[in-house]
Amino acid sequence: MMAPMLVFVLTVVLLRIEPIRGLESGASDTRRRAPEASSTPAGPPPKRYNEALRLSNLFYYAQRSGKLPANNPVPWRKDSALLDCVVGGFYDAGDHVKFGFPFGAAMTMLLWGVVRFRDGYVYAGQLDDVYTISKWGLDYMVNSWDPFREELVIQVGDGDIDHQFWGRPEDMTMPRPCLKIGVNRDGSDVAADYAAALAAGSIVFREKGDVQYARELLLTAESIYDFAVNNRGLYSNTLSAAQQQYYRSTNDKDEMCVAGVWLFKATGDDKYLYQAELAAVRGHREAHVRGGYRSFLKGWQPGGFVQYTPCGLAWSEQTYWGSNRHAANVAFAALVAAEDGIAPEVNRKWAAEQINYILGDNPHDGGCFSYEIGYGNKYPLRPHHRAASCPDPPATCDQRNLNTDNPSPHILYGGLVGGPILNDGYNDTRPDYVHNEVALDYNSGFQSALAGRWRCNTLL
Ligand SMILES: [Ca+2]
Repeated sequence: MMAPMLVFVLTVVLLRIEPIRGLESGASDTRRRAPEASSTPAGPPPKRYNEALRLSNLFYYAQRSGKLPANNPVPWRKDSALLDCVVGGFYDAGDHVKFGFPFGAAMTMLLWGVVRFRDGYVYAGQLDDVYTISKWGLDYMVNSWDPFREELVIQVGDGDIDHQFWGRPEDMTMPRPCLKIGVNRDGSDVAADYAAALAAGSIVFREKGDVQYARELLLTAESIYDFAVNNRGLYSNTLSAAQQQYYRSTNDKDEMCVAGVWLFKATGDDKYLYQAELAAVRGHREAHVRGGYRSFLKGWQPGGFVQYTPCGLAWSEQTYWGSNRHAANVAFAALVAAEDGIAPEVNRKWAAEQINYILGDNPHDGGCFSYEIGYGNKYPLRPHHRAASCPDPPATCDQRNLNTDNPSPHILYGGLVGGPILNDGYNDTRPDYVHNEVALDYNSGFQSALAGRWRCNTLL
């Protein structure tokens, strides 16, 4: 039920064009340690970014599909969808479709955060958990690819069928069709998304020391990317008109470029950089990319091409659906830019303000309201999320649990809800999937920004 993933289109200008050099961020685990909370003497209370990061990992645990391990930290989630054509992965949002397109983009954003801000995860004590979450998604991608038949499962479930159901994922009985792309079924956009995530994952697990797994991820990434290069076309073209309303794809150049760049970073092989440049709208070299990066971020700052809510959330007409998500994704991009020397103080300050708005520097419910569920004392109690809205079995769960005003029986810790409208207005009501749903891609940039956020403390 989410709007198309808009921000990722811009990622063509967001990746630093150079191969990874050893522990790019991991080597700096001990530098610039600072107290977790901001030490501002007056104004809003300081934020607990490490706690926010811990909660965000919990959100991904709650979204897991398939056979859950015994150490599952979300007690109200059990095994589900064990008959899917590919078991595992994550449910997309408040619903239960495994949409590959936003999933691939979200995984890439999450893994990008681990590559650039591994030290932030170490600092928060969350590195093992983000490894677990990442591996859950990457294993699913590997299992979705048949290199011999050149077929990639890119979606399990049908949006229209799925959305007629309100209940627990553990109780699903509706058909869950298996959507594959292949030589005669287009989908280089999703394939490139997966290749990018797998290549980024190979860097993360190589740094971890899991060399064999990293190699498997990289081989899969290269295989899927080769398929995408040789079979260009949009996955939306293979869908029925009804299915096209969910995460419609309009261009694969950005995904092809991002995948090429991540494969270049993972391998150091110039052919991937060349292919990334071929896929880009214009021939990009680093100077051009940095210029685009700089102007994109400037456009999100005051005086740029977006509007602001009275209390300071960057807000765009094009990104009204899930406004928090877009601001958080760009906040992460701003923190990466700062690391690369692009207006570091301006970008860090702006990113910190956006994250602080989400965690409480906003006027809702008297102020200090967190749009991340479970953080602080005031947060959404009625997110648009089926599983959290259902009481423990054997109690029934149906449309009445969607429409009741009662708080959800389970707290969906870490979920970032859609967010406010332009006047800072927001209602914590479950049927409002535009402003009060959660999703894999909502948390990805947010979590990556939280991992990098502590670097701001010495500046603010
Ligand atoms: Ca695209």
